[in-house]
Amino acid sequence: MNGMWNPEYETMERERLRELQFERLQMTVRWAYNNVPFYREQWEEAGLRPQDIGSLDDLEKIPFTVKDDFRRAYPYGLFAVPLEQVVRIHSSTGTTSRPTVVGYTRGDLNTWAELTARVASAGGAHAHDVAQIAFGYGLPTGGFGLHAGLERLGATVIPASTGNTRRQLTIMRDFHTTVLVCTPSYAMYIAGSIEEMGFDREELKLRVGLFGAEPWTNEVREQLEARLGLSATDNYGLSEIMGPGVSGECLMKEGLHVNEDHFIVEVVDPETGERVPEGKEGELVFTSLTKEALPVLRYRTGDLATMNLRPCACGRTFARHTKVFARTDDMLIVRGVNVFPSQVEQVLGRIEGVEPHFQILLTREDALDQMEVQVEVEPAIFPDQMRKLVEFEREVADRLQEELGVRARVRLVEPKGVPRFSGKARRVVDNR
Ligand code: DLL
Repeated sequence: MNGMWNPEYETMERERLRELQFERLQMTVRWAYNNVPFYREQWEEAGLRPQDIGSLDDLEKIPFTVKDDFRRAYPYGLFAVPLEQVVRIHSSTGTTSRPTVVGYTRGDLNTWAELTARVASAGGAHAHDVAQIAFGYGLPTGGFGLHAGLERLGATVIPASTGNTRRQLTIMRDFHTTVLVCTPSYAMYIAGSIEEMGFDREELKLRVGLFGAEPWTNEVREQLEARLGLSATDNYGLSEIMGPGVSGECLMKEGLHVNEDHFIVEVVDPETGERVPEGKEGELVFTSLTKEALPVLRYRTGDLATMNLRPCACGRTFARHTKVFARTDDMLIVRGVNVFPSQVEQVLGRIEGVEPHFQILLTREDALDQMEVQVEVEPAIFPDQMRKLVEFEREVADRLQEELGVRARVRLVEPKGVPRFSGKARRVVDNR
């Protein structure tokens, strides 16, 4: 079967898959209840015990887990194993609001590589490919996660990491890269830079693009395919659940197959938390089935999509969700980095002379996200000399970058220069 890493599971008959999910759910529930005080307390409050989960339908009885539970448990409070069994830590988002910290046992890393290998393979990558990974190698999960899967696939992996587009293009040409792995916005930027930097597309051997970590449309897909000369697929994941490898498109490009032997996916109404029928839009909720260090029960992602169980022409039986097109909260994704307006507010609050009025402006230039933060300064401080103004702007930009992990352009505005709102402040203007 072409392009399928693990046909035994990926084409498993639905009934058998449900049995497997139930077996694994029971194990996970016991594992979490017995080893994570957070879950035990939550269950006791709900009057629930592991033996009450007698079928897959009983999943709905289990209380939700949310991002704040991770923050409150910072850093290791949700781990189900002692730290000596944890061999890797990753973490997402800034330092002002407490970041989400996640851990992996040796077994978890093994599963993770299996699942990103499936995603890469579904997107068309194989053992003969040269894969250039332009996700950051660091605390976020993108780089290391996809790296492991592509290596397992047998591809030749180049850990290029992010940034320095000229160097990326030189590597791409000289090392004969066939698979590009990064955010869709960075791929667009690379596409725009090819000619600009004097490279010849004919010299590139790109064949496959594995893009994810942020929302993107089918229009962007078409552009990327045309401009880079590759087949582009979407893959999705989040650190709390594992990182990349949760779901990914096959070459049919009609939805992302969830690795359902390792995760149960539900779609719920973001307001009521009730499950919505197949085909209806709602918030994705995941339950891990095999994780050791960090089992997660009914995690509310904040990501909106619809699910369907229709058979796919690729032969996989795993359910598919549409591209994730929006979120339920105010989290912004800027060049693949998660940013909360509240983080900006906190940083500004700590800088002398800055008023608590700001607005974030998001645009896309040359296909790359640009973030501008307009900041109001106190009348006494508003620097009258140009040089001082530029220095102060740079200082604010540095402080923001330290906290957010992404560079913003800062524009100081005069007192009352930022629009005021009578109701909820419109902190973000997203013109992307
Ligand atoms: O972004 C993991 C990842 C890395 C996935 C590389 C794919 C490729 P976090 O930093 O925890 O993890 O951010 C998770 O990013 O809740 C979504 O809102 C968004 N997101 C991730 N993938 C997609 C996608 C990684 N394909 C948050 N489409 C998630 C839309 C995505 N949004």
